[in-house]
Parts: sequence; C-alpha cells; structure tokens
Amino acid sequence: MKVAILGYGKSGKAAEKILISKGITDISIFDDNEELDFLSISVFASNHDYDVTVISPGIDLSRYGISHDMIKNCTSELDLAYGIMDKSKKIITVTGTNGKSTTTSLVTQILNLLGVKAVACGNIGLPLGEAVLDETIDVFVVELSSFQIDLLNNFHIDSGSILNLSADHLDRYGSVDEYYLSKFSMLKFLSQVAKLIVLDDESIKSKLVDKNINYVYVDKKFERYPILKGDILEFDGYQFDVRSFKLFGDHNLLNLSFALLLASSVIDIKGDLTELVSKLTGLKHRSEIVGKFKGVTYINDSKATNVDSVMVALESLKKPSTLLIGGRDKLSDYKPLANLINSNVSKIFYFGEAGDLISDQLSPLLKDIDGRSFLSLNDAVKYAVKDAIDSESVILSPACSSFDEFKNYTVRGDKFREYVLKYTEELDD
Ligand code: UMA
Ligand code: ADP
Repeated sequence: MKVAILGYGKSGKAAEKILISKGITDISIFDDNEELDFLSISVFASNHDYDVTVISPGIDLSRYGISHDMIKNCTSELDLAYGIMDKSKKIITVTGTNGKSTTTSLVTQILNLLGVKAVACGNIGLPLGEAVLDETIDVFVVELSSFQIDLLNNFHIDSGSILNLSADHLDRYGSVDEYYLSKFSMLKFLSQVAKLIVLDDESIKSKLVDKNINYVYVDKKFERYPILKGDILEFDGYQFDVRSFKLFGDHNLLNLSFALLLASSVIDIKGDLTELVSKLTGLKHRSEIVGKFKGVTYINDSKATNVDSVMVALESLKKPSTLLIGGRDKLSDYKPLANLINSNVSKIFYFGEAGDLISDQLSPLLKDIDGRSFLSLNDAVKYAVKDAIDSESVILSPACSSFDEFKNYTVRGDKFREYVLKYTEELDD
C-alpha cells in the first residue's frame, strides 16, 4: 500500500509511527518546510496517486488548487489513532471557538484527581496517535479543532461538547457559516448513548436539529443549570464553593461547568467538590498573571487570538488599563471591541502587521482613549511599562495570530513575559 503524509509536524510524525507499527513502509512525505528536505505539497497536488493520504490539520488544500474530494482515501492522524485504540477505552471531546484547551485540561485534571487515568490530547498539543500508545490510559480527553474535525472519517465520541461558537479562522473558511458547519459535523461521530454538552443559548440550540442526541444545556448566567446560589454552584447531586476556584473570570467558571459535566459522563460525581475544585490549575498564556511591579499588574493573554476571546478579557478589566493588540490579521472585524474598550480600557497600543488595520477600524469608535501604534510587541511593551501608573493593568490580548513576529502564541507569550521583566527591572535603575 502506497501512503502519502502531508505535513511532517506533530500529526504527520504520529501518523508515520502508527503506519510503521502496522507494517506499512511505502510512505512518501510532503512538507513545504525547505529545512525538512521533503517534496513540497504542490508536488503532491500535481500527482496524488496514492492508496491513502494522511493530511495534517494545518494544511489548507485549497491553497494548492486541490480538495479532499479529489484525493483517494483521505485520512488523518486522529482516524489512524482511533483505528489502533483499544475500543474499551473512552473518548471525550472538547470543541468550540474559545476555551477548548482550558476545558480539556480541566476535564483531565478532574478525572485524574478522582482516580481515573486520563490524558489531555489532540489540538492541545499531544497527538491522540501518541497518547493511545500509553496502555495505562483509560480516558482520552481530545481537544478538537475545526481543522481536525474536517479530517475525521472513522472516529467515535463517547461524550462531546461545543463550548461556544463565534467567528474565527475566516482566512481558512469561506464564511462564518462554513466554519460553524465544520464544528457541527463532529456530531455524526457521537455514539448512540453519548451526552453532548452545549451552551443554553438560542444561537447554538437553533442549529442543533438532531433530535436523537442526548443534549445537556449549560447556562452561562448560571440561572438555570447549573445554578449559582450565593457562592455555591449547584449541579444535580454535586456542588462547590466558587471561591475555591483559582482561575480568573466567569468564562472559566463556565469552562469548569462543562468540564465537570464531561467528567461525570465517565465517573459518578457526588457531593461537595470544593476541595477538588481548589486543586485545579489554569494554563499558561490564558489571562495569566505575569506579575505585579510597582503597583502595575501585567497579564499575558497571548492565546486570545480572536476577537471573541479578547471580549472575554476586556469584560474582566477596569480602568486604568492598557490593552496591547495586534499581530497577524485573520480577516477579523475588530469593531465589536469598541464598546468594552471605551468602558474598561484607558490606553490601547496597536502593534505588528495588523496594528494599522485594527487602529483604522477602532479609532473612529473610541472616546478619550490614548491610542498609539508600535512596529513590534517589544516596542509596545517598552512604552507600556514606562507609561503605566499605579493600580493599572497592562494586558497582552492580541486578537490576532502571532505569525508576523513569532513562531506561535506560546513564543509570543514567553517574549511578553521576558520584555515585561526586562523593562520593569530597568525602571529600578
Ligand atoms: N505545512 C506545510 N504546508 C502548509 C502548512 C503546514 O507543509 O500549508 C507543514 C509544516 O511545514 C509543518 C507541518 O506541516 O512541518 C505542520 O503540520 P500542522 O500545521 O498540521 O501542525 P502539527 O504540528 O501537525 O500540529 C497539529 C495542530 N496544528 C494545526 O492545526 C495548525 C496542533 O494545533 C496540534 O496541537 C497538533 O496537530 C497535535 O494534535 C496547534 C494549532 O495551532 C496548537 N491549532 C489551531 C488553533 O488552535 O487555532 C487549529
Ligand atoms: P482555545 O483552546 O479554544 O483557544 P483556551 O482555553 O486556550 O481556548 O483560551 C483562549 C482564550 O479564550 C482565553 O485566553 C480567554 O480569553 C478565552 N476564553 C476562554 N474560555 C472562554 C469561554 N468559555 N468563552 C469565551 N472565551 C473564552
């Protein structure tokens, strides 16, 4: 059997391992990275006569003038991983536009604290194909991106979730509807008895037309289910004191609600969970407090790579605060940010490739906000540190991808921390 692998990153490498473990060795790898010394994906596009082609999620075939339908037996690392997985084990999936990695991590932490051997994998970083090689794991908590869902053929979900939906990845999908359709196509892989946890919100409910699915609706205002009574968040049969939860903002309480409901689909959860909840931790680069220097709090929200996730950060800010926004545009509309900036932000610093574009959209809508543009994140942080006043918050919540200046959002977040530490130290000199 002749197999092609498109993309030799994490997914491509995991796929190769699985294929070799199955005795398949006639494998051709295509990758555009010249340093890797493989043929480019355009070469594959001009001649794709393979029995099976494994596609990495980051590859947009339309850029090469081809589509999935034109390729025989398209598959993905996730399909291959499911193929070799012990079927007595469970797959829980987390998708949505924002909060996926946090929720994936929370489900995994909860299960492990309750004695179930679980691992966080998929889009969060560890390919499922690597995770399934660990025989001690009983539950795979898989973060699914829309790119990965598009590549699923042979997969099975024991419990799933759609956290929220808002415009994203418009540089890859033709329209918001196409992006949403991609997320909803996950439903066809739900098992008969699976629970699907979704927001109790008409914009999502109206699109969930499949009546055979066992839906659980989560109210983001915590008025219907779960219910917040004083400081106690109540579910059916279990509850906890929200003051014990260390992660910042109501959006994280919502992520925790999804996580508990997903975890409760594989293990019975009962009683007071306050102690368990107090042990849960957040992930780096998501509203992460870098430190407080001379009364100024610096927050690294580098993972906020779309407009909706910046809205969430802005909701938790109050004046005086400085927003650092910019990077590489994903054809987003930044204007919906204007109201929250006007009410909760005092200064906005645009940086990077998309800086001028964002400033052109927002400046006419902002009132009494100090707006400035900088070429790079470094320049923006340097100025922000010098200019900050006591009790101010300075937040990097970029609304853009990082690829104009950095390899990815984690490098951007680490650089932000490095610049903050450097320039705040210089203040002491
Ligand atoms: N490549 C090309 N041409 C292209 C694009 C990529 O040749 O047009 C090559 C690159 O040179 C590289 C390889 O393909 O060698 C990378 O493949 P990939 O982009 O699919 O990335 P992987 O390393 O396989 O990582 C993927 C996910 N990446 C993407 O979807 C872009 C990782 O999610 C995921 O953690 C990993 O599989 C394991 O499951 C990252 C991500 O950015 C975190 N996801 C996007 C997001 O969260 O917004 C969807
Ligand atoms: P994802 O994996 O979907 O990108 P993350 O858990 O990494 O999500 O969080 C990324 C950013 O999304 C956070 O920094 C926060 O600004 C925002 N966010 C997190 N949870 C939610 C939520 N439930 N609703 C809206 N925005 C959220």
